[in-house]
Parts: sequence; structure tokens; C-alpha cells
Amino acid sequence: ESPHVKSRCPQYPGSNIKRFPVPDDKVNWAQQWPQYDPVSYTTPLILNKPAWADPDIGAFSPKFNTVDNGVDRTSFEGSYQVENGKPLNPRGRTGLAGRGLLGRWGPNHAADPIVTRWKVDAKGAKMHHSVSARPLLQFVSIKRKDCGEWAIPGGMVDPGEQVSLTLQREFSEEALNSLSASPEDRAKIQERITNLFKSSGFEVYKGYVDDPRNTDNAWMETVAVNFHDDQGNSVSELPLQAGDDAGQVQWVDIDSSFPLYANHSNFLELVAKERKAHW
Ligand code: RP5
Ligand code: MG
Ligand code: MG
Repeated sequence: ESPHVKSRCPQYPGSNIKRFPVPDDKVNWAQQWPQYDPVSYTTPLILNKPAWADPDIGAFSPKFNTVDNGVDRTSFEGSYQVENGKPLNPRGRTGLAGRGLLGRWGPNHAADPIVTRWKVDAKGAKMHHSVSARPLLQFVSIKRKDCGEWAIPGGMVDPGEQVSLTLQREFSEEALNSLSASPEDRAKIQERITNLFKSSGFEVYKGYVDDPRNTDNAWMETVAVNFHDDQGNSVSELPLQAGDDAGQVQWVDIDSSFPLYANHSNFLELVAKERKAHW
């Protein structure tokens, strides 16, 4: 397992905060490093205590490594350490203490719907990559408003929410703009994607996300699931429209050279391998 990279990006997103530079060989907490002195930073938005965020540690001491008060504080990475009341990132140092942009101390659980179809020509025949000769997959990608990077249309799991619902809800919000649709249109969207999402899908990945928002005390984890429209006649026919935290949405060819947010490329590689597609 290679050390996290985006979680050590020099400049913390949405701020002018610089991370303490952490070399590869000092990422692991087990490496003694007395000189390590990261700044502590939590965005004003989070300190304003919106309903979805935790209060600051001190007045608040949640039970870590368990489901506490409906909030899932367990990690897919196993049991994580807690030091001075604060959870420690299971993948090691990030150069920043506090929560940054993340609402929860410890794991912040998300779900990533990877909706795919085969790329076809005007006659409907599968297209192949000129070098690998493998068939090309496409996935529904959104351009994140926060950083302008292309990404899987994922989002946070609400407390107590089934991941299967999060997957469908986030896809509807970000790629189909269900939040701005009339109640009638929303019902139509719901009906048309339910078929694709009711198949359990292929669980691609479950665990830590190398997200640029991660800190020493707060980090992203996800369940990434692939829903594949093999015949190109279910979700492929839905009009894509960006919504919520997505600025743009489109079908993107799955290819190792396409840069994506966080470590979303790793998830797409697993999908391509599973479906024997070009990567
Ligand atoms: C990533 O952030 C996850 O993989 C998911 O795609 C996303 C969830 O956060 P928001 O889109 O809600 O900001 O780590
Ligand atoms: Mg969202
Ligand atoms: Mg999102």
C-alpha cells in the first residue's frame, strides 16, 4: 500500500493554510518524529456548528470506533488510535491537525456511484481503444464546484442512511439535478434510475479515500459501487444535468490518463479490470 499523496497536498483546499511537509518515510505514525508540528485548522463553517458537523473536542467526546448516537465512527480500515481525545488518521500524517473542511472527527463516510456504459459508434457497435484494443467504458463524471476537478458523483452518507440509498440519492442530486426538479419530474427521475440501482451493483472498493481535505484527525472513507448499463438503454437515455455541488456532468471515457479527484482513478481501474475494458 503506497502512502497517501493528495492528503499531503501542500496547500489545504479552500484556504491559504500550508500543511507541514511530510516526507514519504514519515507518513506512518510509528516513525518517531519529534519535530513534527502541524498547524491546527478547522474552517469557520464547521466551527459555526451546522447540524451535520461535530462540535469541537473538549465539550464533546464521542465514542470512537463504534456507532455513537447514530453516527458511524467505525473505520473500514480497522480500529484507529485515539490520542488526547482525538482520532488519528489510519493512513498516517497529513501535515494538518484539526478537521479542516470535514464535519466529523475520525471517519467521514461517503458513497460513490460509478455508473458505466460501453462506448458505441453511430451504428451502436462497441468502440475499442486503438492501442489496447479493448472495448471502451464510459462513466458519468461530474466537475466539482469546490476545486474544478472531475470526479465520481459521490457524497456523504447521512446518519442512519443505507449506503444503497446514498448512492442513488447522490447520483440523482449531482448528475440528474433532482433537487431542482419539480416533484413530478423528481418522481420520474426516481422511477427511471431505480431499475439500474436496484440491482445490487458491483462493490468496487470500501475504505480510505486519499482526499485533499483529509487531516490528521478527520478523513474520508467510501463505498464505491459500479452500476453498469450493459445494453445502453437504462440510465444512458436519461438527460444528464449537473446539480448541487456539481458544476458540469458528462459521460467520460475510462482511461488511465484522465486526471480525477482524490484517488478516484484507482476505483475506475478496478471497474475497467473487472469488465475487461480498456484502462
Ligand atoms: C470523496 O469525496 C468521496 O470519494 C466522494 O466522492 C466525495 C464526498 O464528498 P462530497 O462530494 O460530499 O464533498 O472523498
Ligand atoms: Mg452531494
Ligand atoms: Mg458530492
